[in-house]
Amino acid sequence: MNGSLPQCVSLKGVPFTSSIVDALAREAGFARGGVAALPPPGDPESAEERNRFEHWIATGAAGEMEYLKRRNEQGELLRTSVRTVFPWVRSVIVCLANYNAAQPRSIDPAPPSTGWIARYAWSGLRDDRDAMRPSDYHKVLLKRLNHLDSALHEQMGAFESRCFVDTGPLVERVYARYAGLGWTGKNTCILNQQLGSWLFLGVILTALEPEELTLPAADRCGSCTRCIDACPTQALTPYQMDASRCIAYLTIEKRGEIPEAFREKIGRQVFGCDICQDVCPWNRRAPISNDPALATREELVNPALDWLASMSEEDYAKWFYGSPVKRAKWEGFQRNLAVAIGNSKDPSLRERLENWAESEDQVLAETSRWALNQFIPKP
Ligand code: B12
Ligand code: SF4
Ligand code: SF4
Repeated sequence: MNGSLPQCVSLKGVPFTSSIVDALAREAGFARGGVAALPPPGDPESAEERNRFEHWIATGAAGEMEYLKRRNEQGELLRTSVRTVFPWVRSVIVCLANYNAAQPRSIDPAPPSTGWIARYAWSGLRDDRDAMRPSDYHKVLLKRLNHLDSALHEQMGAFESRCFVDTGPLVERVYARYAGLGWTGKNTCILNQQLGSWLFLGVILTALEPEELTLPAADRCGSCTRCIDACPTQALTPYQMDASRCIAYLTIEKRGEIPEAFREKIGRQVFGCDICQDVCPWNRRAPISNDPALATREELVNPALDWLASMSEEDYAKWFYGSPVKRAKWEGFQRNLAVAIGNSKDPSLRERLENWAESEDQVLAETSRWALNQFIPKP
């Protein structure tokens, strides 16, 4: 928006409060909305939070996700403070969209030789001809954020603002917590007491100062450690994740070979991982989403490995056009399938691996040879 505007408090005299934002967010199609104020009191950019992120990067937990490590000329990590990049920001509006589906959990018994695509990537919407096509939460949420942003401008007058879903230089979950929308679970996800954690976050950075302070949501994990105990790769220590060990990172973000030590532990996960949320007791009674833009594409629930492996590059592009699954890229998708097929030990899929083992794609060839080895009984 207008870069020269000063910071302001609601120009038209309408109070800028969490309850107004929540009402407008719901009108825009979100499940909830709230506001985190900065700077203090209740500062999401306190030294504690900034240090947490600095430390996380310093330990190498971000793996090869270079975009998380970007620094400015002064050497400051961009994501430790949203004001490093946007000095005018006085508050962050956070909105939640529910993507929970009635479908099974990744930890439930499943037909043999099926893989798992993470729930957040099942989403689709019906087109004019009533056919289901992929939808991408980035686009869905961004449209709603823009709508909310316009509604706020109508009510409050001119102020500076920017909308982001995922791509902004900030750790969205920190602001969600300070906006009172949920607590950071031991699995590092934002958990809302009523909605659970199957939530997408979208943010609007604004130059508006909230007129009241929202308290961060209280931690309701208690003595539970189910997510930590269930994580196959031991990626979680309470409230911290070593993303370089996380199956979501390994199957979505990691390019090239997946380190051998993790391949068996990946099990049947082909894209992303839901295990630490599937075991969470707060998700047991989480309401099912009726969001038409985030409806479930049934074919992606427990998909047959054989079907996925039979896809050509064109099929992949067609089935996942506009879907988060495209993030893995074709090479990554095939590599992940080779791992999942190796773990399935399904003899009917062996031939596929034998072909892939001869592939010009060296990562696919090496992963397929590893996968073929999984068929050999271990002493
Ligand atoms: C990089 C990234 C990943 C990485 C790293 C994840 C991670 N835990 O950091 C990988 C690829 C592994 C990943 C996986 C997933 N992701 Co992701 N990811 C992101 C992204 C782009 C940046 C996150 C980041 O900066 N992480 C760095 C670490 C250090 O941050 P953090 O764990 O959130 O911890 C900070 C705070 O929570 C706080 N904090 C942590 N513990 C505590 C404890 C206390 C007491 C306090 C006060 C504060 C505090 O301090 C930390 C540092 O500042 C965000 C979008 C964004 N721009 O923020 C989406 C995001 C976090 N991902 C999201 C989703 C949906 C997923 C998956 C479910 C997808 C899937 N099924 O495969 C999984 C979930 C795995 C999990 N258990 O978190 C959603 C999360 C929604 C939610 N309910 O929390 C986000 C917000 C995207 C969105 N716009 O909706 N993701
Ligand atoms: S998403 Fe999967 S691998 Fe990552 S921390 Fe959760 S259970 Fe572990
Ligand atoms: S499984 Fe237990 S510890 Fe983990 S996030 Fe859920 S309530 Fe918290």
